[in-house]
Amino acid sequence: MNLIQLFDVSLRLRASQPALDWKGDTYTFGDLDARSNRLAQALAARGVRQGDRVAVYLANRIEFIDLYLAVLKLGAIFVPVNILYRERELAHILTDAEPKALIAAGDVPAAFPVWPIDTLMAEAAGMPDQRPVAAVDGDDAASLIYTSGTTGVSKGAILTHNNFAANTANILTAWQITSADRLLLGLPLFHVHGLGNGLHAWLASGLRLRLLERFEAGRIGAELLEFQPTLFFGVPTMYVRLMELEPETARQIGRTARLFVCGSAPLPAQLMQEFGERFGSVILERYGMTETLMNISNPYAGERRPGSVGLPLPGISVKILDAAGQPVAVGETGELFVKGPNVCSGYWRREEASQAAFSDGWFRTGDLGMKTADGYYTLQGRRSDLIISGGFNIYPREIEEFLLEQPEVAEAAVVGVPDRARGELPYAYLVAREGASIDPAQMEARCRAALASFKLPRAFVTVPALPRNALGKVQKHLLPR
Ligand code: MCA
Ligand code: AMP
Repeated sequence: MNLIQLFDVSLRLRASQPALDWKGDTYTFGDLDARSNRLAQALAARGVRQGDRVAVYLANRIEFIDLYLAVLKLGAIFVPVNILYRERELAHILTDAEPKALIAAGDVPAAFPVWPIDTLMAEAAGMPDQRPVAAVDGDDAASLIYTSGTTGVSKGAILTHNNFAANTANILTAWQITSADRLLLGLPLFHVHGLGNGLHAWLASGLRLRLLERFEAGRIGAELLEFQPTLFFGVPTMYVRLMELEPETARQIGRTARLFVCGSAPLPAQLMQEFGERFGSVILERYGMTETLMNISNPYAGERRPGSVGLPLPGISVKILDAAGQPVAVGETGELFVKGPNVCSGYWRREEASQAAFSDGWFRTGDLGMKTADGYYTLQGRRSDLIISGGFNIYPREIEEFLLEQPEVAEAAVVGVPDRARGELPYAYLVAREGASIDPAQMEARCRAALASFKLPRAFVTVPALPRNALGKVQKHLLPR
């Protein structure tokens, strides 16, 4: 099956109904179907064929949605790229995915030919409103989404039509999403949270979506009051920002909202409690990964337990193993393994990494957790030293490698320091080369030019040596946080 068939309950059966509010205009599902048909024709005229990768480097905008639908209609593979990525991050993805095209709105920080979105839209306007026919199998890739997994090298998780379809069915039923809902979406569409949950829940249910270019703390209150969503998806940092709204505003928003879902990073139990008191709504926390989409969720009807990510979603099996690969007892900590129709088939053109990601058909999440006697799961950290800041993943090794390229740096270690709003912030500890000295302002400027903004270390601390164990391995836990 092609995901488009799943979306046809909206695109075709609700063609005349309002689908999307974007920048003050309202579009029907029929409008979106026609726009993406024309855009698919324009992409085909430029040579995009089934199985080709199409990389998209855009902030949230209606054309992002048009492109996603057009690429799926052609049976091509959608490769969204984080708009905050700079040259080295973008160049890596383009080299790896070998896309037929890179579509962007303006200048792009990479030496790669760009198809400007405005030009493409102008070409699309002259094309017939005719849906292309692509014979897609459910196991064919719908999207490659780049993630660093547990290793630090960014790899494209191959998400199939079936993976997304399974995830979509799960979240619609688990969170009781219907066409009566209204979703306000400020999550970036280039990650699984916004794309796999936000767009798919919308298109498969026929609800009404208001898409924001991005979540802005100063504007979100007005957006919520005006649109009156029943549904909101966010990362913990967004809920921290929502707590800054006036109590009366919060009460008003809470009166029309039916469900606030949170994920991508740990939701502090205290924030959940305070939000509940202020908005009159208990946040529903769930757990997912790029490679697996959603795995575990607190129940819609039933106890939404603070500090816990809840119960496995339908069709998903979860087991917890110790370091020796043996199942742990209830209440004991181990690594979570998952299995189900939501789990990706592997990484794009990385046979070895794909094999290493699975053990007996079970996907190793790299997340540590435990299960209670009544079946609720709690996450307790990660096997690797992944930092999650504002819901964006940061692999310390990637920043350390860049720092080590700097001529005055002999050694580098990046750690996550707790932060109330963002969860964690990256800090860099550096050892200078003999005879050299490190200027933090210069380091900051170079990192800012080379790395996505959320990866920028908030401090560059020069130390005489990094703490190491007898084997010479850096002991990050001994660095001040
Ligand atoms: C952040 N920045 C952005 C955006 N988000 N810039 C452009 N577009 C964006 N969408 C930059 C800002 O320029 C700024 O950089 C810095 O990030 C912090 O932004 P600020 O305005 O201070 O915002 P904030 O109040 O701290 O909130 C940040 C945020 C953002 C809105 C919560 O971090 C965000 O959108 N997070 C969502 C990430 C996400 O979707 N994760 C899902 C991954 P500067 O400091 O240079 O000025 S998928 C996943 O994890 C799995 C599957 C799952 O389970 O969901
Ligand atoms: P990503 O690679 O961007 O898909 O991020 C996936 C990772 O985000 C998971 O492996 C978890 O470590 C983390 N994550 C997602 N949801 C939660 C949650 N509710 N609580 C804690 N961590 C989470």
